[in-house]
Order: sequence, then structure tokens, then C-alpha cells
Amino acid sequence: MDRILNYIDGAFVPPLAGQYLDNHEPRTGAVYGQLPDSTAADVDRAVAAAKAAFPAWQALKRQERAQYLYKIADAIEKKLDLFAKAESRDQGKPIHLARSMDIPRAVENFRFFAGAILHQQEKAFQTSPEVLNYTRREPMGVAGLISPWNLPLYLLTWKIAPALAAGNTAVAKPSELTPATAFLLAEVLDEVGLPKGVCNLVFGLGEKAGDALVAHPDVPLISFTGGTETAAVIGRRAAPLYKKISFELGGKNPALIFADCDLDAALATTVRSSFLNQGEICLCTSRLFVEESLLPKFTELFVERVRQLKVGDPESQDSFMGPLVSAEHQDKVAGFVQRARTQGHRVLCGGERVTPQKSLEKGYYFAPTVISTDDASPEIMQQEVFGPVVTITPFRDYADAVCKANSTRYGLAATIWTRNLERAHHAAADIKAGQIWVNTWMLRDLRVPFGGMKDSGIGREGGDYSLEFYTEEKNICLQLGRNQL
Ligand code: TXE
Repeated sequence: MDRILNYIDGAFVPPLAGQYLDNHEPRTGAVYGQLPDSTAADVDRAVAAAKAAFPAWQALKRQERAQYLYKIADAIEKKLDLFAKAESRDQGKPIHLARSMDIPRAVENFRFFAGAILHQQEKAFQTSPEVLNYTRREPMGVAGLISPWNLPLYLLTWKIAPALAAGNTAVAKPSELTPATAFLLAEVLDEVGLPKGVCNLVFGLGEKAGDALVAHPDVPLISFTGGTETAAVIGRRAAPLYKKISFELGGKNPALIFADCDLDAALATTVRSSFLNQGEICLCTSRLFVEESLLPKFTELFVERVRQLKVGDPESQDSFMGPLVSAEHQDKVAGFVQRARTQGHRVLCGGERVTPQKSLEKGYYFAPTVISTDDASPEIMQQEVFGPVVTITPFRDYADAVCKANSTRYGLAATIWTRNLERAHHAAADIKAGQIWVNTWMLRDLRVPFGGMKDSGIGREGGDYSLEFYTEEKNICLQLGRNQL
């Protein structure tokens, strides 16, 4: 059985207490590996290593740090298949999706921030001919990075790359559900000769290893991606310690589908935005609001396409969806659907666990599910399911559409389908969400601000926004007289 080790101070080391957690394969439900059940003592070791490595790392020229990030990107790219297989086996997504989305994006994260750091600018303010103000951006020290299980390498590297580029060192705590690609990344960091202690990976439970990282006095900033409820726990822990925090949290993303839309494009993209990665992407669509006049036709065509989605072996090229990440998550999703049924909402397709084939009967598979509701209030419309479940609800007019879209505690993303530019422009302004797509989905420019409004997050990451988060800016004021010209 594969046994993962922590990567601390440039060495692969077992957890000090010698305890391990089982790692399950969603495809079959079998235990296929183990990861450290790290404690605060392991986190202390990792933070001490990162702290010791910080002075030399921050003193490097930006080009020198950038060169390390380019080497890491190249090394991951060379092992793309290995990473894709590990990601799929750990998280459940089809291998072809890991190969086409997750791993290439992780490579891009390193390359993007290697370049971004070379273009980062500071400011100057000339108060008078004798008074000059200029700012300096300084890395903050040991960055605490906590990442989730849905896009394991993609979201972990979205934190590691800017943190290191900006001159910080890091202690990362990946999700205990998906440690495999983080471990492969540690092997890459070792291979490329990243100076020891610059990036450390500690595996284990959130409430143990994660909490120790959040509470550590030598970790001045925490970047967290995960559940909104977990963020509340982390926030309570970090606030009295005056830590800088970035929260990328859950969403309940609406798609507004107006009758004048390009119907084929709206159907094709919305099926993908609803069920890609088994619906386990924070940016996935989960609430479809359709203009009344279009509702019957849209619903019929949408359900027809959803029924054609293949839920199957993640190792198979023609599977669109693999299993959910864990038995607990499968139960959580099934519970949401069951309660929607008992509240009288119609399940138009899916709604149950599935077994693609006998050999996979113990895997965590769930059918893509469409539920019809008449209003925006029920639990299924308010709570993040984070699985292959979407609702379809009519709206009367523009005002009703925007009101329904804004009717949850979340504000992460939204998509608008219309050919009317005025309507798109105003709806994008009226909808409370950090990321709005018009007639498309998941089109990403890594320079733009990424993050949620309301309970979907705090802060923005991406491009210079990330580099700002991972640095502190000071102002220096010089009085320059003319006495010694
Ligand atoms: O996240 P958790 P999970 C949402 C989605 C999902 C829910 C829970 O609704 O169902 O979050 O998912 C660590 N102190 N999203 O269980 O529990 C934990 O070990 C410090 C949306 O993955 O929040 C893991 O590494 N760390 C999100 C990470 O936090 C703690 C993507 C996330 O775990 C901790 C994923 C603690 N007290 C889930 N408790 C998105 N926006 O992409 C847990 N952790």
C-alpha cells in the first residue's frame, strides 16, 4: 500500500506520532494508500523549516525565484500522465479531465506567477520637489496554505505559486481526502532542487494539522479554499492572532437563461457547467433560472442531454462523470435530493446512487440530477450541494430573474444567457457575484480578480491580486533638500 510522507525541510519524513490515515479510492471504495495523520508537532517542524529558509529565499532576485517556478512547471508537465492518474484515483474525476484541465492548469499556475512577479510594480508619489514617497512590497514570511479536495493540485498550486513568487516560504496542508498529487508535487520540488524549507507539505486532518497551522504564531497569513462553515471556524481562530486571511469558499451559482438566448449554446454549456467534475467545482452552476416562455422547451432538451451523460469508470475515456469524492459526500448529496423529494419538488432525472458496473459497485457514484422547483426558497435552492444536482426554476421578467439569482447567502459566480447586450450588461451589474460569465462559462484569464461576494469568500486572488495578498506594502517618505547638490 502506498504510504505518503510529509515533506519538511527538503526531506520526506514520517509523522512524529507515527499515526496514519487510510486513503480511499472513490472508484471502488477500497483503501489504496495511507497519509500522515500529522499533529501540531509536525506543523511546528514544518513552520520552523520555512522560517529558517525565508531570509535567503526572499533575498533572491525575482528572476531567480521565477526560474525555480518555471522548472517546477516543466517538471510537472513532463509527468502529466502520472499526475493525472494520481488525481483521478484520489478524487474520482475521469482521468481525461485531470489530463485536460487540472494538471495543465497547475503547470500554468507556476508559469503564470513566474512571469507575474517580474512585472509587479511598486508606486511613487512626488509630494514636492524635495519630498518623495515610494512604496515597497515585502513578503510576509511563512504562508499557511490550506486546500480542498475537489481540484487538489489546481487549487494547491494556485496558492503555492504566488506565495513563493512573492518571496514567502510556505507550509501547505492539502485535503486529507486527496493527498496524492500534493505528494507528487513534493517529489518535483525535491527534483528541481528548490532550497530546503522553502515549501513544506504536511498531510493530515483539518481540525488537527490544519488548525495547528492556522494558530501557529509564526504564520502571519492564511490562504484557505474550502467550505463556508469551515472558514467560520478558521476565522474565529485567526482573528485574535491578527492574521491576513484569504477565503475562497462555496457557491450556489445561478444561470439566468433568457428566451432570446442562443439555445444550443446555452444547453451545451450549461450541461457542462452543471456536471463537470461531478458538479464538485465551486464555480459549477447549481440553479438554472429560465424565462417562463422558454421553460418547457429548455427543460425538455436539457433533461434529454443530461440523461445522455455517462457516469462510469473514471479510467474510461468515455465517462463524463466519475464517482463523488467520498462515501460521506455521496450520502450528503443523496440526503439533499431525498429531502427535496419529500418537500414535493419533482426529480426530472437522476436522483439516485448508480453502479456503472459490478466491479465498481462499492464506488461512490451518483446520477446527474435535475430537480424542478417553482420558487427560490427551498433548501435545495439555498444550500451548496457541491455535487451533480441542479434545479430548474422559472422567472417572469428581468427583475424576478435578478431577485431569484441574488436570493442566497452565496455570491461566487453567475452566468447570463441572452443576446441583448443591455440586459447582459445590467444583469452583470445587478447580480451579487464575484465572477460573471455572459454566454460562456469557465473562460479564465489568470490576471483578473477571482473571489466571492457575501458568504462565498474574502479577498481576491489572481494576477497582481494574489501578489498583493502575499505581500505587505509600506510607504517610505524621503525629504531631499538641496543643501548638498
Ligand atoms: O472542505 P473543508 P471539504 C465546499 C463544499 C464542500 C464543503 C466541504 O460545499 O462540500 O466545502 O468540503 C481543511 N482548520 N467546498 O470537506 O472541510 C481540510 O483538511 C484548518 C468549496 O473539502 O472546508 C481541507 O484541507 N483547516 C470549495 C480544507 O480545509 C481545516 C472547494 C477544506 O476542507 C479545518 C471545496 C480547520 N478547522 C469544498 N477543517 C471551493 N470554493 O472550491 C478543515 N480544514
